[in-house]
Amino acid sequence: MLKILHLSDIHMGSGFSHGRINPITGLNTRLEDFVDTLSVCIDRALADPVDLVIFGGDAFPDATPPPYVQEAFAGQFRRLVDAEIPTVLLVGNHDQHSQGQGGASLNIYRTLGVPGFVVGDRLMTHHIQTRNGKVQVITLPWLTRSTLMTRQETEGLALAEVNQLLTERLQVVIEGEIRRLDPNVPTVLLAHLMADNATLGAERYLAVGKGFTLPLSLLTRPCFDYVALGHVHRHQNLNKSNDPPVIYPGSIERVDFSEEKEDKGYVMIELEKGNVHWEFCPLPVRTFCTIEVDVSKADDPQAAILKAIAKHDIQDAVVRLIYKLRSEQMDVIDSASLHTALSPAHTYTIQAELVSQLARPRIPELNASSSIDPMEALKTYLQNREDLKDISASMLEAAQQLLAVDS
Ligand SMILES: [Mn+2]
Repeated sequence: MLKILHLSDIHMGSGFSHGRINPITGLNTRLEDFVDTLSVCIDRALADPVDLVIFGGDAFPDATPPPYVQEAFAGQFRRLVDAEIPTVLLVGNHDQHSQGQGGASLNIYRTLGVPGFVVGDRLMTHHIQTRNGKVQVITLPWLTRSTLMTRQETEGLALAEVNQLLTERLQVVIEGEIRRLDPNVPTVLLAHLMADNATLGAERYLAVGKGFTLPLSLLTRPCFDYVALGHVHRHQNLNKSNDPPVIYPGSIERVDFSEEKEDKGYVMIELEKGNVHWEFCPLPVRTFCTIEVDVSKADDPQAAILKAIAKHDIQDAVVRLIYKLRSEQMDVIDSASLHTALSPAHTYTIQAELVSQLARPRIPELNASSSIDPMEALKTYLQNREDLKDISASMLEAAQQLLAVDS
């Protein structure tokens, strides 16, 4: 049995706006948080000890982190070198430099010849000898349209078509790697990408936003014992059948408020050929807390805000207070006492939003939860707008034409 620790999306050096300067160290407290959390992962790798550590990409917010951030990262991974634990560092989109190839911030480990360290900045298979046997790790770094295609090939193509072309190319290249695998050695695919659950089909490409989305079927190959992903910050297993597991461990720390409700952690894997067991291990990370309160109808808005704050445990948390009020209520807000109430937080922001008295109440028939035909919606809307009476007929006609073109 091989023991592997899989972590991803460290993003060390990001989220400084949620921290403050530690007067003792002179460092941003969020950098210290990220280093502490990473050190918990490395502690676990050393304590078990694991046979291999795989990192799914996005080490820093960009490819050129300041030296003290780079050093904080290296200081933790260095402990794996000392313990002679082989480590694979995959290049994510944030690690790629706009100039030149590959991951500038991670390539230094290869350039220095750090013992046992492998940098995955291209699609290839690494044959790694661990204390408990061999393992094959296929690295698939973040792909851009220039990775597998020339500019001439993609010129004039819609993004969906580029995505399809890239998927087809990638399939061929992965096939080539698969054919050269030793079928008796446990195999891990380590990839930084956006995967989806849909089967291969053109409709899928319409949902593509920025960057590429790759079909899950590309990853769920029986020759892979475990598919280790990076990129998505929320932990999840994409493959319901778990054969093989297709795992995003998620980020190790909350990068911003969008991750407020997510558990953060890493994944421990026990692996032998044809048999895998994995477990998500939560990390003790700093709490983020949004306090949102509408006091526009409150008789005592100040008391209502303080009451909302008191409902939350904000000790040492990163807090944002958002309160909505009417403009004439502004004078009765005592901001000094709000600051006092929020002072147990690690850091906090206060955002006041004015509720406009002029805003038209929504048309009740058109609430977001009811699914309604676009033409019906427009008709309902026009029936509620006396001022548009004269042009409502031509608006409906125009809408009809637009919908006909669309379908
Ligand atoms: Mn990423």
